[in-house]
Amino acid sequence: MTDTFSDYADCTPLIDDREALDRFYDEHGYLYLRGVLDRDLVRTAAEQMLEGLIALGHAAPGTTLETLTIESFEAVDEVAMHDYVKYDDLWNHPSTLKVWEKAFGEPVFVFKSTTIRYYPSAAGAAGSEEPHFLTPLHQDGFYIGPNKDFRTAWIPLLPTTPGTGGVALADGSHKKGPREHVVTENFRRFGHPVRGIPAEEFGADERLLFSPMEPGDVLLFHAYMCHKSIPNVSADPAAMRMSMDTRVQPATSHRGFNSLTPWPESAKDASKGILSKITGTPTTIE
Ligand SMILES: O=C(O)CCC(=O)C(=O)O
Ligand SMILES: [Fe+2]
Repeated sequence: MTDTFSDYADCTPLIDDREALDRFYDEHGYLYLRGVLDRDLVRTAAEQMLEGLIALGHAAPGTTLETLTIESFEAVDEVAMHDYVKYDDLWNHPSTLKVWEKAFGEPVFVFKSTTIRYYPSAAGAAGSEEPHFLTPLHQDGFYIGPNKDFRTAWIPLLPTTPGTGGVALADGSHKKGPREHVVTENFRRFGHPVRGIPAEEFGADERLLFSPMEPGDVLLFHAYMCHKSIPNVSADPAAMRMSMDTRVQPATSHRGFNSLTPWPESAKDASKGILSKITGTPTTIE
């Protein structure tokens, strides 16, 4: 598997064609929908993220989204940031719910857990390694369950480019089902090594996909879709990568720990849900 990317296929023209949407999703494991979310709502979330970064002292008062940059993602109190970004208002806005319901073809439930990402450019930083808080190739279904009928919803809050990075998807890689995840020392979260899928496990047909995205665009992908972070190495200008991701599932499905527990709550307890997988702490809760 090489790090040359093909574009995500634009599924927006399929949005009102139930069968075509499902056919594409079953075959490729994702839907890329452009300009379907209310841009003002997305902008509001971006501004809330900026407000949090200013309030917590990581950007000067008066900084705008156009001029924003921060020293370090990890220096920011991630739990405190969750008080600023009112993502549930965006995820559950009637106009957003309509998009989820078109994608699923049925009523949905949006997870209470959201990951918020505000990654400055690592261009010019010491060392050539990728920042270790990024994610290696993985399936969200490895970390999240017990039911695997959720889809990850990934949205940019600011435009993404090949320089700012984002998320790369391995086309059709959901079709092989759950894969083994092994410890990769290059990636750590909460001080613990994060498991990932070795690149050798991928077939030539499982091409890595990545395209620039605009606020209002959304990627929805399968619990077994293999995906990874693309680092922010933007320069001239060095831009922030700001994005958020949550999970959406059919309203009638079982609601597991991560679906019901807001991120700041689950971050407190390394023995539950996604944290237990990351830290390696045994748990009976998923
Ligand atoms: O945004 C990223 O860097 C990784 C995204 C990811 O792993 C996810 O949304 O599940
Ligand atoms: Fe993920």
